[in-house]
Amino acid sequence: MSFHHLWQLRAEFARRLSAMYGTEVPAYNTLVDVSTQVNQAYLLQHGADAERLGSIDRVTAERHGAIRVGSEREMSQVARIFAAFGMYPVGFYDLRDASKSAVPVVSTAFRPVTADELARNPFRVFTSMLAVEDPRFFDPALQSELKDFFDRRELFGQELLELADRAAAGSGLEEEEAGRLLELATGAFELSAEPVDHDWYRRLEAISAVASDIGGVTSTHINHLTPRVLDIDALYAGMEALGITMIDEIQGPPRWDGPDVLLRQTSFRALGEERLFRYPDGSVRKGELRVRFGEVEARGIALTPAGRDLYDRMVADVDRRLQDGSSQDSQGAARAVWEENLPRTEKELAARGLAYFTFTADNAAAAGLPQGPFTLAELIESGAAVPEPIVYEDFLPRSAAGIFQSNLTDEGSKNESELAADYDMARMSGIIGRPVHDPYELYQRQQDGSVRALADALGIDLLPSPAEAAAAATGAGN
Ligand code: OOG
Ligand code: NI
Repeated sequence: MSFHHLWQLRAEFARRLSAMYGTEVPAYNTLVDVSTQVNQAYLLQHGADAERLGSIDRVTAERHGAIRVGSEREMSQVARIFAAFGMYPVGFYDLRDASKSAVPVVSTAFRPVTADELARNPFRVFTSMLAVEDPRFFDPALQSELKDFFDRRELFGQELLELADRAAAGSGLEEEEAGRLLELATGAFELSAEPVDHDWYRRLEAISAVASDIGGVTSTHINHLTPRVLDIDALYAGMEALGITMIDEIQGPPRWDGPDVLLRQTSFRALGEERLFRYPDGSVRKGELRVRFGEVEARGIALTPAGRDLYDRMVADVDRRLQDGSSQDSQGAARAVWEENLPRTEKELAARGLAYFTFTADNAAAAGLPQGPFTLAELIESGAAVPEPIVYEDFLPRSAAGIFQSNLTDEGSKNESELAADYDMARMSGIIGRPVHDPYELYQRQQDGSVRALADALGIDLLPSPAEAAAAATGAGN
């Protein structure tokens, strides 16, 4: 008998979901094949540099999934399942006002939270919960119907939940239980053959296709599973060359010749899938649903709050240029804005505190330093601290909303005369029963650990950065 650690369970869970999703949505296999080819070509061309944002083994196995649940109870249950795979909630995404279409969900991402665990297998799942209480989407009568519906359905059985709790408590499971956990957990996200209640589904769909996908059926399923590529422009061209139509654009930052930051994503539109529908007269007939699609992503360096502020301002600037007619080409406009604002080197990103890095020491450069203490920025500029990028492990609300929206044929409806219901990170933590991590804190912790180790290795005293000094001063003033 062999013991399976959480990371081994996680890697196997990702593999099994991938195999299952490939049988359900065969175009996904094409996407994975093209991604693998693109990654191999990139590796050949760039050598060791290709692996600066993750080893090729990590990147080849890397996936994110997207699932959607209906109620707080379902959200808390799915969190127990992910904990069995060493995946914990990180970040809060409110997509309700992030696009023109009605997307009535709030979300978090379950993922490993330490550098070691991420390196072993970074599987993450973007998990959305229907915002049933938001009266802009659902009137009181429908709210209570939805709540009843979610109370009655069972997405995750007792055996699965108990095994998951046991894995989490014991940091893994023995062979036999591990196999059973994996079988049940994978099965819970399989597309069900159960006929769909036609009228109920269409009633929810009139409000939002996301609402019907979540609340119109009696089970949940993988909405998409996303491989990671090292060159998303090459992937996009490769897919189009195979005759698979991609959405118009790659979402997120443009291609440019400076450092890649955050996340670039693109997708092909949902394909028609045959499903059975049950009609009010009791008859069951074939029909089609279009909800599942293929997405692919390229990951860049994680930005600090200051870097993210700059990013958001750049995005707003690109929007302005497109709106006021000074540019018609969004990629071109974005590239111009990037070139005007974003540092062209990792070293400058690091020295200006715009992105997260770990650091290695250059002893020769350090030997030439005058008497300290130094700020981190000084160590970087002198060459004594050599930055290695920390990859962005999270999501972007605007791209997420764009991905949802690109697959909706209808805008749905939203009653703007009602006030939004309150959903936030604290409430999500309460629902899940453990604190939702702040992604910035995770990146900062990793960077700080590395900076401390570097200062120790060089025997140098570090001064606080201007941001730390300011934070300390405000803290003291309070
Ligand atoms: C999730 C959409 C968000 C991403 O990659 O930004 C997402 C969904 O469609 O359920 O997966
Ligand atoms: Ni996605």
